[in-house]
Amino acid sequence: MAKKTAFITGILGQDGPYLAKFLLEKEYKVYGLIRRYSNPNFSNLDYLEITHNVDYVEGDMNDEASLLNLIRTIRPDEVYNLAAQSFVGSSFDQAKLTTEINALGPLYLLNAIKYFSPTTRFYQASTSEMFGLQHTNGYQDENTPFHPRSPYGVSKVYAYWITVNYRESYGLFTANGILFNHESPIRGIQFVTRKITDGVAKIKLGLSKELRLGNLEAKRDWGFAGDYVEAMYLMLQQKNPDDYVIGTGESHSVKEFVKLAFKSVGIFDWEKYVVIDPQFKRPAEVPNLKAKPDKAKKILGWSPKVSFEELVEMMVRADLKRYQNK
Ligand code: NAP
Ligand code: G4F
Repeated sequence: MAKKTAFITGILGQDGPYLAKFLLEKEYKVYGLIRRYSNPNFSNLDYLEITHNVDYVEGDMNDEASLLNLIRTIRPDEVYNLAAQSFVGSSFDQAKLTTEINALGPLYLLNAIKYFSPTTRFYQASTSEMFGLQHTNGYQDENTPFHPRSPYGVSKVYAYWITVNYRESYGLFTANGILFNHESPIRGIQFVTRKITDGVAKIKLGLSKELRLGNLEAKRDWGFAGDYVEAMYLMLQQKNPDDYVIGTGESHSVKEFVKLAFKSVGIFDWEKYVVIDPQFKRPAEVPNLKAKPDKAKKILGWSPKVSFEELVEMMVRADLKRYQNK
C-alpha cells in the first residue's frame, strides 16, 4: 500500500515535531512547511531526532499562492494546520499580523483543498483560548460558548468557524481540535511553563537569582504535547469529521506550577526568587481553563498519559540537563 502523506504547517514549533515523529512512526511521508529564513532553526526537530526524516517545503501562511501551489502539487492525504502566531501576549501588540496568520492562513489552506485536493482531510489547531471567560459549571466542553479575551483568541474563533463552514458548505473532511494548554521540554521559552522550568534550572545552578512573572493566580489545564498529537491524528481517522475538546480535566494555578518546579530541585522557599513584574500581566486575562474531554474519550478513545506532576518534573529535568551540558 502507498504511504500516506501528511502536510504539517508549524513544523519548527512545539507540536509540529511531536506530530511529525508520531506520523513517521506510522510510516507516513511527512512534508513540513517552513518560511524563508536566512537561518532556519531545527532545534526542536533535533531534540526529537527527526530533522532528516521530514521533507521541507517553503511557503508562508500569509502567502496564499505558496499554499495553493503546495497543496496542488503534494495533494496530501492529511493537512495539519499548526502554524500560528501562538503567543497570546504578543497578539495584543501585533493584532493584525496575528489575525492574518491565524485566521486568513487556514482560509487559504481550505481554499487550496477545496479547489485542488478535495479528498484531503484537514485538522485545525483550535484552542481553549476561544472560551476565554465562558465556562459550563466550571469546565469547558464542545457546547461551551466562546468569549475570547485576546486578538489571538479572536483570530482562532474565525479559524474555528471557517473550518466548520467548509465542512458544512463543501463537504470537506475538516476537524477542529480544541486543545487546552500542552507543554513539553521543547515548549517556546516565552510561555509560562517553560519560562518557569528554565528559570528554576538557572537558579538551581547558580546562573540566575530571580524569576520575573505576571499573574500567578491564573489557572490552566496543562497536559503533555506528546500525548495531544495522538488526538490530532485520531480526529482525522474517524468516519465522520467533527470537533473535539482535548485536555486533562484538571486545572492548576501558575503559582502551583512554580511551587512544584522549585520543589523538584529541592528549593522550598520559592517566594525568595519570584518577582511579580507588571510587564507580564495582560490587558485582559483568561482566569480559569479546565477541559471536560468526555467526547474525545468516548469517540476517539483518547486520554492523556502524563500527569501534571510528571510534566513539571520532565520539563525541569530537561532544562537542568541543557545547562549542565553547556
Ligand atoms: P508554536 O511552538 O508557537 O509553533 C507555531 C509555528 O507556526 C512555528 O513553527 C512558526 O514558525 C509557525 N508559523 C508562524 N507564523 C507562520 C507563517 N506566517 N508561516 C508559516 N509558519 C508560521 O506553537 P505550538 O505550541 O506548537 O502550537 C501549535 C498550534 O496549536 C498553534 O496553532 C497554536 O495556536 C495551537 N494551540 C497550541 C496550544 C498549546 O498549548 N501549545 C493549545 C491550543 C492550540 P517559525 O518557527 O518559523 O516561527
Ligand atoms: O503560558 P501562557 O503564555 O499561555 P496561554 O496564554 O494560556 O496560551 C497558551 O495556551 C493556549 C491554549 O489555552 C494556546 F492556544 C496558546 O497558543 C498558548 O499556547 O500563559 C499562561 C498563563 C496566563 O494566564 C498568563 O497571564 O500564565 C500567566 N502568566 C503569568 N506570568 C504568564 C506569566 N505567562 C507568560 N507567558 N509569562 C509570564 O511571565
